[in-house]
Amino acid sequence: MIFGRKQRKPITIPSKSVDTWKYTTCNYCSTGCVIEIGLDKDNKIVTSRGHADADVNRGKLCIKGLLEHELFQSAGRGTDPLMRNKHYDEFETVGWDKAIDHTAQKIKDIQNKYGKDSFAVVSTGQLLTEEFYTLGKLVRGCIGTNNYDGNTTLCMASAVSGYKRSFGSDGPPGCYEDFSHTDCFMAFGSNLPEQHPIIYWRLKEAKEKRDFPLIVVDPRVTMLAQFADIHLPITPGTDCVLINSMMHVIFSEELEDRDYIDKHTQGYDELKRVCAKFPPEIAQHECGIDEDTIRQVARLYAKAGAAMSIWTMGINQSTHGSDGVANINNLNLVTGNIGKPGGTSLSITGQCNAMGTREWSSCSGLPGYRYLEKEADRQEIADYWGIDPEFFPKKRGMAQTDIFPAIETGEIKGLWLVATNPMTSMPNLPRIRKALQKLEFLVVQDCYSDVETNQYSHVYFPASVWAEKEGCHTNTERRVNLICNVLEPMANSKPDFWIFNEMAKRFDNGQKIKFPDKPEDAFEEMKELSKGKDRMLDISGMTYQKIKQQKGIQWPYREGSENEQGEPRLYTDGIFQTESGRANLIAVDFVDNNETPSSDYPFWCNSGRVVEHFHTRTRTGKIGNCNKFSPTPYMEINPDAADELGIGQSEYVRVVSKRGDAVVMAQRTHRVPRNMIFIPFHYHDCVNRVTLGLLDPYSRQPAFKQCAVRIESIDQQEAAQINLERRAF
Ligand SMILES: Nc1nc2c(c(=O)[nH]1)N[C@H]1C(S)=C(S)[C@@H](COP(=O)(O)OP(=O)(O)OC[C@H]3O[C@@H](n4cnc5c(=O)[nH]c(N)nc54)[C@H](O)[C@@H]3O)O[C@H]1N2
Ligand SMILES: Nc1nc2c(c(=O)[nH]1)N[C@H]1C(S)=C(S)[C@@H](COP(=O)(O)OP(=O)(O)OC[C@H]3O[C@@H](n4cnc5c(=O)[nH]c(N)nc54)[C@H](O)[C@@H]3O)O[C@H]1N2
Ligand code: SF4
Ligand SMILES: [Mo]
Repeated sequence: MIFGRKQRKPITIPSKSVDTWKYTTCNYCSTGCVIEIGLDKDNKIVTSRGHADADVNRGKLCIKGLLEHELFQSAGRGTDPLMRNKHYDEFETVGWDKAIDHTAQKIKDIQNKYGKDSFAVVSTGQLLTEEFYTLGKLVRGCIGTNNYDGNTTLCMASAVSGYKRSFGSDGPPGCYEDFSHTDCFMAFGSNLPEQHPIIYWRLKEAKEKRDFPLIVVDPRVTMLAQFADIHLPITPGTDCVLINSMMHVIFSEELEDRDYIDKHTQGYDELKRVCAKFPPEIAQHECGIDEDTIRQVARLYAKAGAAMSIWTMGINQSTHGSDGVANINNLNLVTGNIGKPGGTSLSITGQCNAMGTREWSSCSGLPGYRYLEKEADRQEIADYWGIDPEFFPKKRGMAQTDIFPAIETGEIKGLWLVATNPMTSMPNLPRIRKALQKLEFLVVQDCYSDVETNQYSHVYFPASVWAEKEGCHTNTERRVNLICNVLEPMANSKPDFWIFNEMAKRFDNGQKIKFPDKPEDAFEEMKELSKGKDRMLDISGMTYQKIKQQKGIQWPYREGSENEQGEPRLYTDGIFQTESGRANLIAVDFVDNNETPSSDYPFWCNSGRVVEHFHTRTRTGKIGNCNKFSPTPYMEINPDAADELGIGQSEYVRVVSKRGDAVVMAQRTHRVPRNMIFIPFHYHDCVNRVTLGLLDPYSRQPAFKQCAVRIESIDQQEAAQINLERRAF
C-alpha cells in the first residue's frame, strides 16, 4: 500500500474565466484600496483582486474587500420603494414617483406646519462625493432645513473640530508614505491591523525595512499593541493627561523645537503654563502610565528626527475628543513635526468616504470647506447655484446627537435617514427607539430593506449599492479615487444620486439650481468651486480619467499641477489656515467628567470593532465568510475577573448599566484589564443599549468608549432567546 500524496490527485484551483477586469475602490473603511472586479463573458462576477499598481494597497485587500463583490447578490437588499398602508402597519410596494411625491409633500407639510427646521436630514460617510455634494444642494439649497448632519458626528467630528482649532482648517496633513520616513510612531486609540488592515500592512513593511519605535496608547492589548515596542495601557479617557505630561517633560528638559515654535505657532506661553500642572510623578496617578515611561516616551518622541502620531476612535469618541486631537497637534507642533516627511499628526479616518462628506456634503457648512457663518461664502455658493443667499441659515444647525433629543422634545417632527443605522449605532438605544417611534414621518434610504430603522419608517427608498453606482471617495490621506459602475442597479433600486435629483425636482429652488444627470458633471461643478489660490481643498486638476490613470490623486491638485499623484502633505511651508498664518497651540486642561466604575457598576465598558465585520452588519452579516468568525454578540473579559464572577468561556452573561442591558457571550482573554470589558458594537440591540454617550462640548461626538457596567449571570437558554428576539445574531 502506498501512503501519502502520490495516490492523491494534485490540488487544482479551477481557473476563473475572467473576461474583463473592472476598476473600483473599496466601500468599507477609509484606507481606500483599489479593487479590480473580474467579470466573465456573460458579465457575471467571478472574482476580485487588489489592484497591483495602486499605490495605496499594492495588490492587497483585507477580508472585507476580497469578498465585497458578494454584496451585489446579498440577502435583504431593497428591491422596490415601500410605503406604509392606510393603517400604518404593513408596507406596500409602490413606484418611485409615488414614493418621492409623497415624501416631498410630507416634508413640505411638516415644514409649513412647524417651521423649516422641524424636518431633519441625517446622512453618512458612505456615499460617493458627488452624491454628498448633490444632497447638500438639495438640503441647503432646496429643502432649506438647518438640521442636517451626518453619522460623522459619531466618528470624525472631534478630528474635524481639533484640526480646525489647531490649524484653522480641516484636512489630515500627512500620508501613508510618511511611515517610510518616520523615526518614531505613536498610535492613540487606533487598532490598525483590524480596522485598517492595509494601512497596517504599509506601516509594517516600512518598519521592517527601517526599524523605528512603535508606541501604542490603548487600554486594551489590541493586535497593534501586541506588535508595539512600547504599549501604554492608559486609563480610559485620560489621553490628554498623558500628552500634557509628555509636553511637561519636553519643556522642562528643553527638548522642544524652539525655532519652529517661534516661526509658526501662537499660544506657547499658555500651553507651557497648563502643562506645568502635569509633572509625570503626579500625572501617572491619573492616566495610569508610570512616570518613568512617560519620561522615556516623551524623550523618544522629541529627540526623533521625525516623529508622527496617528489616532482614531480611542481619541475622537470621548468627552475630551476635540481636546485630545488639539493636544496631539500640540505635541507635534512643539516638536516641529507637521508637514515634513515622517513628521505629522494624522487622523486615520473611518468610513470609506468620511473625508468626502467633510469636504462637500454641506452638513456643517457649505461645499468645499465653506462656512455658513461667512457672508462671502454664502454669497458665492448662492450665486453659483443661482439662488438667493438669504435662503441659507447664517449659522450651523443641530448635530446628529442633538437632533435625536430634539425629536424627544417635539422640536423635530420628520426625519430622513440616508445610509446610516442609528438603531444600532447610536448610544443609549432605548432613547433612540422612542424618538423614532415619536416621529410624524420617517424616510429610510438604504441598500437593505431589512435595516433596523426600517421598522419605524413611513417610506423606504431602496438605494443601489457600491459599484452599482459611479463617483469618488476621498481616503485618509486625501486621495480621491473612483468607484466605477461595475453592474447595473439591482432590481428597482436606484443610485442615491438619482434619488436626490428626483427629489430636487419637487422643490421650487430645484427648478433654479442645476442638478446634472451624470455624477461626472457634478464633479466638474465641485472642481470649479474648489479653484482659488487660497483654497487648500483644490481638486481643479483632476478628471475621472486622470484619477483612474494615477489610481487615485491626493488633493490639493491644482489645474496644471505637475505632481501627478497630487500633494502628499499639507502645511509643508509652516503656513496655516488661521488668520495670522500661525498654528494655534491650545492649552488643554483636564476635567474628569466620565461615568467611571463604582461599587454597583464595577467595570469599564469599552466598545469598538473586529476585522471581519463592518459597523451594524447590514453588509458583512450577510457575507458568510465574514459572518462566520463572530456571528454571536460577545464581550472580552479578563480571566481573573471572570473567575471571580464564576464565568466560564463562551457562557452567556447579562451586562447591565444605568441605561439598559446587553446579553453577550464571554470570551476570556488577557486583551482587557481586570476592570474592563470590551464589546464589538456590530450587533443589533447590544452594546449601545448600555452606553451613555456623554458628548464632547466642541464636536458633539459621543464618548462611546467609556461607561460603567456590572455583569450578571443569566440562564443560557433564556439568553439565546433574548438575542433571537433582539435580532442580535
Ligand atoms: N473591520 C472594520 N474596520 C473598520 C470599521 C469596522 O466597522 N470594521 N469601521 C471603520 C470606521 S467608521 C472607523 S471610525 C474606524 C475605527 O477604527 P479604530 O478606532 O481603530 O477602532 P475601534 O475598535 O473603534 O477603537 C480603537 C481602540 O480605541 C481604544 N480605546 C478605548 N478607550 C480609549 C481611551 O480612552 N484612550 C485610548 N488611547 N484608546 C482607547 C479601544 O480599546 C480600541 O482598541 O474603523 C474603520 N474600519
Ligand atoms: N458603541 C459604539 N457605537 C458606535 C461606535 C463605536 O465604536 N462604539 N462607532 C461609531 C462610528 S465611528 C460610526 S462611523 C457609526 C457607524 O454607524 P452607522 O452609519 O449607523 O452604521 P452602518 O452600518 O455603516 O450604516 C450604514 C447604512 O448605510 C447602508 N448603505 C451602505 N451603502 C449605502 C449606499 O450606497 N447608499 C445607501 N443609501 N445606503 C447605504 C448600509 O446598509 C447601512 O444600513 O457607529 C458609531 N457607533
Ligand atoms: S483595508 Fe479597508 S479599504 Fe482596504 S480592502 Fe479592507 S476594508 Fe477595504
Ligand atoms: Mo466611524
